[in-house]
This record gives sequence, structure tokens and C-alpha cells, in this order.
Amino acid sequence: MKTALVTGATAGIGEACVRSLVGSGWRVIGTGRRAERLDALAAELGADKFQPAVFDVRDEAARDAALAALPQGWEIDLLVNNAGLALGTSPAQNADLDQWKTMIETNVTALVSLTRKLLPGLIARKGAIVNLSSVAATYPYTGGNVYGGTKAFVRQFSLGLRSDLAGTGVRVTSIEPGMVETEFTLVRTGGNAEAHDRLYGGANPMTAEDIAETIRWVAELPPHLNINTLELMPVSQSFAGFQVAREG
Ligand code: NDP
Ligand code: 8X3
Repeated sequence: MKTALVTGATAGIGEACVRSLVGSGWRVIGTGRRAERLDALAAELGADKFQPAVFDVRDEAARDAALAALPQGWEIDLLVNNAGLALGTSPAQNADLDQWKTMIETNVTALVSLTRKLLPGLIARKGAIVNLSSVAATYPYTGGNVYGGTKAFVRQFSLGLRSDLAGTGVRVTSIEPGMVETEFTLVRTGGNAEAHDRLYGGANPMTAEDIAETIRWVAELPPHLNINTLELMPVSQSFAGFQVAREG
């Protein structure tokens, strides 16, 4: 039985990804800080299918301890680097530097660190890596500044990994979704339910399950096939024009 590690399995895309992979016959290790949510998943799915690993992705010592405590034989074939967040919607000149640092530490530094740690095993097992980037990597928007920067990093890091891993059999994919209704906007706005409703209301956004199914599909493709990047949007979302600031 193949084993996946999904970071950020306590909510949204990560949680849906756990269900989708387990439903398709995978064993899954799910990570996150909210232990009670991982425990609920374990109770629902069974310890033979799901193992919780509780840690903050920015804490390498806690991460290593949690991974070392996993049962013997749960060697990882698929790494889904999903844990991540946006904080704030202010333009750069008004932004909170601590929020910027938290996004970089979570979306970039922790992702790179976990990937580096698991690479030898993934190479040995000819495994796969699926990284959660975003449309924000490619299309700038006001207030997206550092969040978009972190996701552009994830995209380019994924492509760079493909170069480095040539000949190893390891597959790497950057998944780049647009609007998905999850806890993302609540986290970004510090719990503003109105902002959540305003963004997703009437927009028929993508669901966490839409993205989870895409990740499962990518992971289960035949071993000779690599999806490099995959961009998705709800039909309701598309592109706006450039803005022009005029004098006078
Ligand atoms: P959610 O807020 O619903 O879920 C985020 C997950 O990340 C949670 O499980 C959370 O777990 C985990 N996480 C965040 N910070 C940490 C941390 N420091 N340590 C451990 N786990 C952490 O968001 P989504 O499901 O929407 O987001 C998942 C990924 O998809 C993110 O990388 C996001 O950038 C990306 N994405 C989202 C889009 C969207 O529109 N929703 C679109 C494009 C990309 P916990 O809080 O329990 O630790
Ligand atoms: C999340 C999608 O458009 O809010 O990555 O940046 S967006």
C-alpha cells in the first residue's frame, strides 16, 4: 500500500486530500497544529489508514520528533506540501512585516525544509511531490504582494526540483488554484466571516474536494508521466486589465 504525507490536513484542501487519497487506497500521514481535528480524522478513517503527526511546520525539531514517532513501515511515497496561508490584504506600504515573515516561514522555508528532509526516501522509492502554489504566483493583485511571492517561489522551486531530479523517477507537480472556498479567507482576515461570505458568495468557487481530486489524479498517473504545473480556476473567476494611475 502506498503512503502519502499531506501537510495541513486539519482543514480545507489538505483535509479533503486525505479523504480522497484514503478513499483511493492510500495510507496517509496528515499534519497540522490542531491535534483534535487530526484525531477526529484518525477515528473516522482508522489507524491503519491514517496517522496524525501534530506539529507546526516552522518547528523543525517538533516535526522531526512527530515523524520519528510514526509506526514502522510508513515510508513516504507521496509528499503533498499543502500547509500554507495568506495573512493580510493591505498594499505593501501598509503591510505588517510580521505577517510577511510568517508567510515566508510557512509557505517557503518550512516547505523547502520538509522537502529536503524527505528527498532521499522519495528518490529511493521513486516517489512524487505535489506542491500547492496558486494563481497568485502568476497574476499579481493588489494586496497579494508577499503571498504571491511565496507562491511564485513554490512554482519555480517545483520546476527546479524537476531539473535536479532528472533520472531519479521522482515526479514533481505545482498545483496552482484560483478561488477555493476553505478557511483560507478567515485565516487571511483574522476571522472575518463577512469577508469570507463577500468573496465566495454567489461566485460558485472551487471546492476543497475539486483540488483534492486533482491532486489524487496527478499522484496516480502512470510513472512515465509528469504534470509540471496545473492551473485551475472556477468558471466565474478570470482576468482583469492593467490599472493606470493618472495625474490630476
Ligand atoms: P485552510 O486555511 O483551509 O487550510 C490550511 C492548512 O494549513 C490547515 O490545515 C493548517 O493547519 C495548515 N497550516 C497553516 N499554517 C501552519 C503551520 N504553521 N504549521 C502547520 N500547519 C499549518 O487553507 P486551504 O486549504 O485553502 O490552503 C491550503 C493550501 O492551498 C495553502 O498552501 C494555500 O496557499 C493554497 N491555496 C489556496 C487557495 C484558496 O483559494 N483557498 C488557492 C490557491 C492555493 P493548522 O492551522 O491546524 O496548523
Ligand atoms: C489563493 C488564491 O487568488 O486568493 O491562493 O490569491 S488568491
